[in-house]
Amino acid sequence: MGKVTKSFVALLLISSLLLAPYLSISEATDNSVPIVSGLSWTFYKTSCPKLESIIRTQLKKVFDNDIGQAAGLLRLHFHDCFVQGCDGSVLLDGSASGPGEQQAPPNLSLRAKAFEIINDLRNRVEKACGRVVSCSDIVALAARDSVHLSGGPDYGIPLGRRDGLTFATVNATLQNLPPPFANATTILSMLATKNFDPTDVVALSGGHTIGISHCTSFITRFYPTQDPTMDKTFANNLKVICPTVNSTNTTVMDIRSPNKFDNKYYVDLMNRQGLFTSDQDLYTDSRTRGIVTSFAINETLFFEKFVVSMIKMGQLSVLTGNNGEIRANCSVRNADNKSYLASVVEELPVEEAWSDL
Ligand code: HEM
Ligand SMILES: *[C@@H]1O[C@H](CO)[C@@H](O)[C@H](O)[C@H]1NC(C)=O
Ligand SMILES: *[C@@H]1O[C@H](CO)[C@@H](O)[C@H](O)[C@H]1NC(C)=O
Ligand SMILES: *[C@@H]1O[C@H](CO)[C@@H](O)[C@H](O)[C@H]1NC(C)=O
Ligand SMILES: *[C@@H]1O[C@H](CO)[C@@H](O)[C@H](O)[C@H]1NC(C)=O
Ligand SMILES: *[C@@H]1O[C@H](CO)[C@@H](O)[C@H](O)[C@H]1NC(C)=O
Ligand SMILES: *[C@@H]1O[C@H](CO)[C@@H](O)[C@H](O)[C@H]1NC(C)=O
Ligand SMILES: *[C@@H]1O[C@H](CO)[C@@H](O)[C@H](O)[C@H]1NC(C)=O
Ligand SMILES: CC(=O)N[C@H]1CO[C@H](CO)[C@@H](O)[C@@H]1O
Repeated sequence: MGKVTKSFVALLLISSLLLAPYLSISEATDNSVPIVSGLSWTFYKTSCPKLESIIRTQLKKVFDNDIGQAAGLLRLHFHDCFVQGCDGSVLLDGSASGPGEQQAPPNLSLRAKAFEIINDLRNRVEKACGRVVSCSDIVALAARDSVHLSGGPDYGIPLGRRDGLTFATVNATLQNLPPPFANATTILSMLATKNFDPTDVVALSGGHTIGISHCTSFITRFYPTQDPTMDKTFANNLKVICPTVNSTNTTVMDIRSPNKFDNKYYVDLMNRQGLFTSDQDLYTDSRTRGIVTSFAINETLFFEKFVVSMIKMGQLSVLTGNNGEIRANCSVRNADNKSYLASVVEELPVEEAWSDL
């Protein structure tokens, strides 16, 4: 069977699996989150039954070596979903936040290594199952495992996303990713356009319980003048790490437990040790303050709300069914892949491929 024939078989398999969401409700892990039509809790159950164990086993190895990569992968999924939906566009060379576009105005500082990890996972999954799993699903699963393997909750996520055919433009990126110097009003209204309520906003911001930030993301909070909502000792310590406005240093985002996915981020906020304005203002603003406190005193509650909001985020404007594609390389659209195109030309006509099914 040629490559094209194989891909049509895969397509057919996927199309038939689209009926799955209506049959598999009983396997749903979290019934409180509505599932977008076309996604399913058991999407790859027959086409790639080992998918989740391949990803988790490999990520365990990656994180044993460097737990910091968990933060990079979690953020990658957030950026993917917020900019034109969870379609893997963030992975494309040439996307505004992807590694190909070094001159993009906001250097969004996604970790180069996160892109490599995703491509490596994709290759492992293809070896086991063929080209049936989308890059956007791999990103979503990697983010889920990043949370869990750092100490956070484990949870199921609906699968069946397809990879997008369009690049994320600089404009779309700027308009959809809130800046760290935004206040709670701005964050709440930006996220409301994606149907997130204040509880979602506070829960999702809890992603900052792991990972690092560059000085440039928060430096305006103490140069030229000190933000009065920032604890003085905390500010003085940050000034040592970021001695000038141009410092390229980084620092951890949750000083209490920087590598552990827990509720300490909210304890930081209550102690005025949030790193970004967008973090600290969640405690200043009366609309979100109570939610911050409730998460700071009850980690189970935070985990519960975080899972709901992540499943919601993971379904933003997803492509399903015959839309988009399953990329052969997460960094490149199939149409831009010369060797892939050459193989298509060699194996035409397409009708023949269909007829031997
Ligand atoms: C609510 C609005 C948000 C803003 C304004 C924001 C902003 C930022 C900024 C500026 C950084 C540091 C970039 C750098 O300087 O290197 C960062 C890092 C990070 N963000 Fe967010 N973010 C937001 C929401 C989220 C969400 C929803 C998640 C995931 C659920 C998330 C997860 C992360 C993680 C894990 C890192 C650390 C990445 C690493 O260590 O490589 N963020 N964020
Ligand atoms: C990008 O946004 C700016 C203003 O926000 C606008 O002037 C410009 O025309 C936009 N560019 C494209 C290609 O949409
Ligand atoms: C929040 O930021 C926006 C935009 O910068 C500003 O117009 C607004 O006054 C700010 N709101 C508060 C309560 O600080
Ligand atoms: C980076 O931070 C260290 C302290 O952590 C400081 O000694 C050094 O001057 C900083 N370097 C730059 C370029 O800001
Ligand atoms: C920071 O960089 C800007 C230009 O990039 C430069 O004009 C300025 O002098 C620098 N400031 C410091 C304190 O190094
Ligand atoms: C913490 O939250 C969980 C989940 O909502 C709830 O079941 C539990 O009763 C809460 N614990 C306390 C001490 O309030
Ligand atoms: C995927 O595409 C990138 C960018 O074109 C290329 O550097 C890389 O070698 C490709 N990976 C594979 C496995 O072909
Ligand atoms: C091109 O597609 C083929 C599959 O047809 C894949 O093996 C290869 O890694 C892809 N290369 C690039 C650069 O995308
Ligand atoms: C100037 C700058 O900060 N460049 C960074 C932009 O992001 C890429 C990807 O993480 C880094 O490799 C660059 O150093």
